[in-house]
Amino acid sequence: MAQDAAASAGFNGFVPDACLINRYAPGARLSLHQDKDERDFRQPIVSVSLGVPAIFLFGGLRREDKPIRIQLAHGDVVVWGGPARLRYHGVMPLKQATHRLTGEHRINLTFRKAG
Ligand SMILES: O=C(O)CCC(=O)C(=O)O
Ligand SMILES: [Mn+2]
Repeated sequence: MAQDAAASAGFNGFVPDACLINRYAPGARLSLHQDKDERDFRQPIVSVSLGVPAIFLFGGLRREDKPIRIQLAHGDVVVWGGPARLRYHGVMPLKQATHRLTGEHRINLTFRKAG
């Protein structure tokens, strides 16, 4: 699925070898950061959101660039790569809500080519 999503966004040949799983409880947030632990920044990041919706912040290449806000709901997939690969991003504090599959939580999977 991650490979198909990457290909749909123009990144053919993406073969992830890692999946980072974040679980957000109500109030949990993720501050603006760049994903820099991977070796090859030519490979995109594929993010899958599950459960309670959240507001994703997608900034620029500098921390001080004002981020846009994108609402991510259950099943949404975001791919960023190419010139956007090192854009700062984060997640606003999770609102109190309930999802039938995850309860009060949001789960995010990011598929990556780490090695
Ligand atoms: O939870 C999200 O939507 C983003 C997660 C993220 O940026 C990360 O794990 O590096
Ligand atoms: Mn990240």
